[in-house]
Amino acid sequence: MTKKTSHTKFNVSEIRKDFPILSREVNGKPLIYLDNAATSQTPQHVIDVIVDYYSKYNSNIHRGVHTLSQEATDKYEQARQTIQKHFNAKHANEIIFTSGTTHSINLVASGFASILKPKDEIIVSALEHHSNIVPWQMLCDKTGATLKVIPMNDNGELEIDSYKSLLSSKTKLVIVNHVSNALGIINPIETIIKLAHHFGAAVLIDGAQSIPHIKPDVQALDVDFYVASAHKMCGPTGVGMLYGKEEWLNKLPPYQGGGEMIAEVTFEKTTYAELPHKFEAGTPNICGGIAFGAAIDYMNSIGFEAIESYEKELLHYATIRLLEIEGLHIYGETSQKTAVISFNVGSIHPYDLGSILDKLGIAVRTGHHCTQPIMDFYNVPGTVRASFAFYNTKEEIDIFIDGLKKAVMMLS
Ligand code: 7TS
Repeated sequence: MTKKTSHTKFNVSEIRKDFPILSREVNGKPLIYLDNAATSQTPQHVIDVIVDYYSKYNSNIHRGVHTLSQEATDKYEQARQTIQKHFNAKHANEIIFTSGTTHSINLVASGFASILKPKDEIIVSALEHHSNIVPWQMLCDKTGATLKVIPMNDNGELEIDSYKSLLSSKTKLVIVNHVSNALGIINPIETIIKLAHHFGAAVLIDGAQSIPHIKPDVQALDVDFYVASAHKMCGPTGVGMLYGKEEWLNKLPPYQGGGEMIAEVTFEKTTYAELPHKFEAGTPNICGGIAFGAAIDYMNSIGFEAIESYEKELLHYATIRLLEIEGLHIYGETSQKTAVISFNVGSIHPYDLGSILDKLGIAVRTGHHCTQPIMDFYNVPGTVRASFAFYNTKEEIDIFIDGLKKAVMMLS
């Protein structure tokens, strides 16, 4: 069996030892990885679980009587329970394995095609990732429903009064991210959910950017759907989850037809399997699902309270140090933020800054971050985004600031 990492006290140098990639070099310099909002790094514990799967019990699930298949099925279903407990879902069958946030959103959007009618309305926010805009536009095209948008202000906060005025008995769905990927803003989802429910609308929360920083409680939130990707929280790519209240998942039709999702098939009529299998057609990412569970265990062994308070320190420190640079502008400045900083320096193109930083071994993301409406709002082509994780350090921030100052000098 693989060793389970356990941290009794938050100690970043010890934690960094769990991540083999953090000791590599890029362009002859130690890697400084500040692109965690795009994807997080993978601890040895999760890598071991992946190796263990392919070395010891790789097989298909839910169909074999043989030992390997039973072992894989048990581990996959245990991972579902780990996810259920972590998000505090009432039932394990309310957790659907998907290939990630994008897949989860498309699954729900496709299901609502048989529920929405022309003149119904759905509300998204101005802060959404393209993957939480386009599927809803496609749904509106299919059904004749109308898409409404909650506007944002200069600080990157959603305008809740405008949201209230958009809500009506026509509203059937409200879709908002928990945390904005471009700005790091934490949205007031408790208020957003309560207001939507007052009008009988269902709510989908995109948790892609919250789950590395916050432990959401889907029952306390009373949210109808919550979606996320494992790779944002130390898990592998190509696997994610859809949480849906049982009553909603029973109401939605299957997304894809195939093996695993049926009860009985004849050429005259097919009946569908119970939850969660109704939404899990075909052979899933078995190893990925098991590794997702291991990633959740790993992050809980560090503890979300410790992660939150350490990342707040990093955010505060990095913000102060960045503002030393003349002409640097941070987008989305509010107290309700995760450790993400989106900025530009004067009229320097973000891509140029990112390229020089890469030469110095520093990974940041540049561009529109799949949030073109936010970039349009600020009237910029893109930003530089530094996104921090619990394994980053103040020393790394110092090197990043020195590198940025050099890049700004070269490009000014
Ligand atoms: N929603 C949000 C809020 C996201 O940040 C992302 C990915 C997605 C949905 C899509 O997730 P996927 O796992 O299905 O691709 N965000 C980013 C990013 O900010 N940089 O690269 C990917």
